[in-house]
Amino acid sequence: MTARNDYEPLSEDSLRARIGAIADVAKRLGNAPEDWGVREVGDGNLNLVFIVDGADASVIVKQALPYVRLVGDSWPLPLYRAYFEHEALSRQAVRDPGSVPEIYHFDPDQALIVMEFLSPHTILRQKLIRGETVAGLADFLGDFCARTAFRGSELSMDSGAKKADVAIFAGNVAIPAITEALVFTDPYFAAEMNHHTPGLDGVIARLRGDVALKIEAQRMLQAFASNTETMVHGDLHSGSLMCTDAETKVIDPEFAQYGPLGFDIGMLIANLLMAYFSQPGHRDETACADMQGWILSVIDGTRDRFNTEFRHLWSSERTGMLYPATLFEDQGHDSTPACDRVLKDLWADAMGIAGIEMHRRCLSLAHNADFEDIEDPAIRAPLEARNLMMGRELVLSRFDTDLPGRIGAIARRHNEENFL
Ligand code: SR1
Ligand code: MG
Repeated sequence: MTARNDYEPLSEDSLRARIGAIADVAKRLGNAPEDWGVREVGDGNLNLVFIVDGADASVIVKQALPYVRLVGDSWPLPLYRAYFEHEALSRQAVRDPGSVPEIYHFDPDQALIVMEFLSPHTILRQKLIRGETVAGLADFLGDFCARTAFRGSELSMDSGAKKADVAIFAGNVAIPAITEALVFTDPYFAAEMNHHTPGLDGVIARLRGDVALKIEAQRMLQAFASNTETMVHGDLHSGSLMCTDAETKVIDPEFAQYGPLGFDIGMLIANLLMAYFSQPGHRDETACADMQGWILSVIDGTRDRFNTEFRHLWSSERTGMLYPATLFEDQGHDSTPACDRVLKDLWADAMGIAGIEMHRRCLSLAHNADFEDIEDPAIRAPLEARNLMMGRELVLSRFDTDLPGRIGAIARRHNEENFL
């Protein structure tokens, strides 16, 4: 896991030599390295990402930089995150087969992963901004979140194996620290790297003056930092999903850690809600109404599919130490109320995470293109205000058992409001 001193960030030229020396990758690409097309396409916050086009195939080469790309070398970041990304991808491929890109090669010393080039997939966030829909999205997302949550927990895993895995991922310290600060803490005070759209000051003062909200955000941080229920993707937003018009894959799990069962589904729903609230900034009223309706149907569908798949796994794969059949079915007791209770806690966490994620993407360091691409702050601010106020409602109402079923209605209500 510790990188050697010969780490070098790749350039388009040095990549040819580095990747050309990996026999099976070079063979997959086909022609000679000097004839490959090489493009750096990374538009994320942290890493270098190259597309390498050979005569027979294309691959992605992703390399961690020793600092946060978004900020520069004033914010160092350990290269070991590539190791955790590789470990997480391997586990996700087993827990939900076909959901993540295939890995062709991993070089821990160069913090470099060579993987499947997904084509003609594009980032879901861009599709939502462009007003494009994806068939089967909700089912895919519900299945992915339920399967990775359930199969990475002690509802399913052998306890010793799960605890050994928790120990491995406990080494990923620097990356969770980003989430702990940027997601859970910075939105609620004037942190140095924060920025926000002009016009939002009144709404922000309301949020930062809301002690009950800050207590709930800190309770969620406490759970995030200490609850190791399952291996979470850790950054499951619409920029971590690549889609065609009918297929979806999950990428970029370098923020993986053990955390709450509801973390990924909560972050995902938050990002779908941000896509929803930002739509009026991207298209005319009729097209906007259609797209917003579709996004809410994806949220509802994802929630329902998640619950169905989780319950299915509960009845078919509950092989771990938690809620064992010996305590329920073997004694003639239905375990459905136990599953209901687990889901109730899971959704309370998910709704809390969702609200906090909706806050941080408008107030903290790393904003979403959904809102950022709306050039005129006078159009952007009222849309972000709706998003911020709905985030508050989700956090404060997270223990209401009917809240997940009311997401669409709450979003529609906020979409009609002017909070400025
Ligand atoms: C400094 S990293 C900022 C954000 O980018 C990543 O994609 C995560 O979402 C992180 O919070
Ligand atoms: Mg990412």
